[in-house]
Amino acid sequence: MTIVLYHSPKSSASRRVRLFLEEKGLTYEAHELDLSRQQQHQPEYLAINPLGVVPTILHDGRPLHESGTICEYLDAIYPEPQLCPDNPYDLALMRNWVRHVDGLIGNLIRFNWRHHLQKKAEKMSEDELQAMLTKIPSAERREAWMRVARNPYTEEELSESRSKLIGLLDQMESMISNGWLIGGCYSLADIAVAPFVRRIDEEIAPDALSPVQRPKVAAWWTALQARPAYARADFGAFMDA
Ligand SMILES: N[C@@H](CCC(=O)N[C@@H](CS)C(=O)NCC(=O)O)C(=O)O
Repeated sequence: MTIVLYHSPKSSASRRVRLFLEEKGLTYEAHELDLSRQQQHQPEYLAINPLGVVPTILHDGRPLHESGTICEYLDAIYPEPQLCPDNPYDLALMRNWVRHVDGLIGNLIRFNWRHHLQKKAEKMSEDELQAMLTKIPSAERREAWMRVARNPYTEEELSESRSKLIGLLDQMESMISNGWLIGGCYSLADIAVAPFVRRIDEEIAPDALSPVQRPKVAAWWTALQARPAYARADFGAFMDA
C-alpha cells in the first residue's frame, strides 16, 4: 500500500501528519507544494483536496484531506504503535482536543502568513489578486489572502491571537498527567498540538514555555522534541535566517 503525501514543509497541518507518519514508522512519497505560488489552488490539486489547503494523502490512489482525519485513518489501517486510545472516553477526549486545536488555526495564520505569503501577495496587482481569489474555495481563506495582500494584521490582532495561543498552553498545563495530554499516554492529541507549540516557542511567545510558568507543558515539550520521530519529521526553522 503506497502513501503519497502532498504537503508544505512549514505548514502546521503538514507537520502534524509528517510527525504522525514518522511515529508509525511508515514510508511515504512526499510532494512539496509551494503555498506562496498558490500550488494548493491549482485544479489538479483541488481535485484531490477541494478546500485548496495542505496536507492531502493518497492512500493506494485514494485521496484524503484534513490532517486530523488523515492521522485517524492511518491509525485504523496501521494500528502499531498505538497512537489513538482504545478507551472510548479517552478517544472522545482526544477527538475534541484535535478539533479544538484545529479551531485555533486562524490565530497561527495571522503570524505565519506574514513571513512567507504576505511578501508575494502584497506585490500582486489588483487584477492578479482578483484572479487568485477566484481560485480559492473557502471564504475564510479568501479573506486571509486579502488581509495579507492589502491590509496586514495589526499589532492588536496579533496580540489577541497570541493570547489565544497562550491560552492553549494553559489548557495543556491543566490536562497533562503522567507527561501526556490524554490518559497518560502519548497520542494524536500530543502530535496534533506539537506544530502549534513549535511556533509559539520559535516566535509567538517563547517565554510562555518556561518551566517556571508552565512546568508540565515545558516538560511535555522537552519530551516530545526528544522523540526520534520528531527529528525525522523535520519541522525545520519556520522563519528564513
Ligand atoms: N484543517 C486543515 C487545515 C489545513 C490548512 O489550513 N493548511 C494550511 C497550511 S497549515 C494551508 O494550506 N494554507 C494555504 C492556504 O490556505 O492557501 C487540516 O488540518 O488539514
